[in-house]
Amino acid sequence: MEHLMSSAPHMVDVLTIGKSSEGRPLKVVKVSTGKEMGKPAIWIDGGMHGREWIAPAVALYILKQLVENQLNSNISIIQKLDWYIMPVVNPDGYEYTHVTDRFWRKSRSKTQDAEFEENRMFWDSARECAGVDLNRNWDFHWGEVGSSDNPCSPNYSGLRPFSEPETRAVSDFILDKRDQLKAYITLHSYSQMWLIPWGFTKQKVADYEDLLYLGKKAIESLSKVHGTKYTIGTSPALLYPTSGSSDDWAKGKAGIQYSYTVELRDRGTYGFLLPATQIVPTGRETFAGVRTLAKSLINNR
Ligand code: 0X9
Ligand code: ZN
Repeated sequence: MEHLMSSAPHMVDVLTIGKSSEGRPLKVVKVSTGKEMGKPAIWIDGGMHGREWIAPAVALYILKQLVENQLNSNISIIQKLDWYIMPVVNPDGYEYTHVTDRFWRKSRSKTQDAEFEENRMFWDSARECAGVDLNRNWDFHWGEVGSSDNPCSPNYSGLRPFSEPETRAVSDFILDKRDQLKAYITLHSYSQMWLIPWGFTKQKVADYEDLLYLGKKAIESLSKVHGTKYTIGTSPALLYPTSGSSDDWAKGKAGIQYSYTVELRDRGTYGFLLPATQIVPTGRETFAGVRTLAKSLINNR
């Protein structure tokens, strides 16, 4: 990120939007060309869950393509759109998967409430009880289906919506840019799915057909690159229902029309332990999908 900023200072800016629980900087890269202010924009994040290593890698791959690969096919999406890319929403969890537990999902905050303090001896001995599932901590139908109020659960929602510095920083930043943002894309793994809100209910969002149409075009382009098959639909239909997730919040609270959760490769052969040989192919095909979505947004206006 810093390298791209120094090599292309006219179009790349690295913004620090806050600090994680353990004090790591939360960084967003802005890619923008020309002098026009307030162009329509796309947000992409990854690494909300520590163990999903392919997501930060793909976010970085997309960033690098936008900055360095200005071929014909990429020119309009760079000139007509601003891009905000945050490769690692959960740097503490990501670090923890490198040094202690490869399958860690949550953040690493230390929950503190009265009941927790009473049981501190127990919690301290159970290291699973640290952290919050950052994809259950958003302030939209928080704490309903598919989330847990048990700090030791991998799906712990936190004490209240936006209790975590990571979700607070990202949501504040997005709200500030909400008028510009036309799409919110959050990269996760794994399953090869392009997920449409809502996650918290089986009811369809009012403009479901619009989201489905653009999402289908995206996965068609994606599959043309290496033949990788994605399914598209809502989380309750294809996976399971959840609440307090970022895609629902982006749509329901921030009012960003095209909100998607992308579950990257694979379908379970390697799961979170996706071999390094698949990093670039996954980046390439995902970029193709995102580029098609971006072009649809430009033509839609
Ligand atoms: O459970 C999640 O947070 C996501 N799956 S993952 O395996 N990466 O953890 C799916 C979230 C999909 N969106 C909603 N259900 N709202
Ligand atoms: Zn995830």
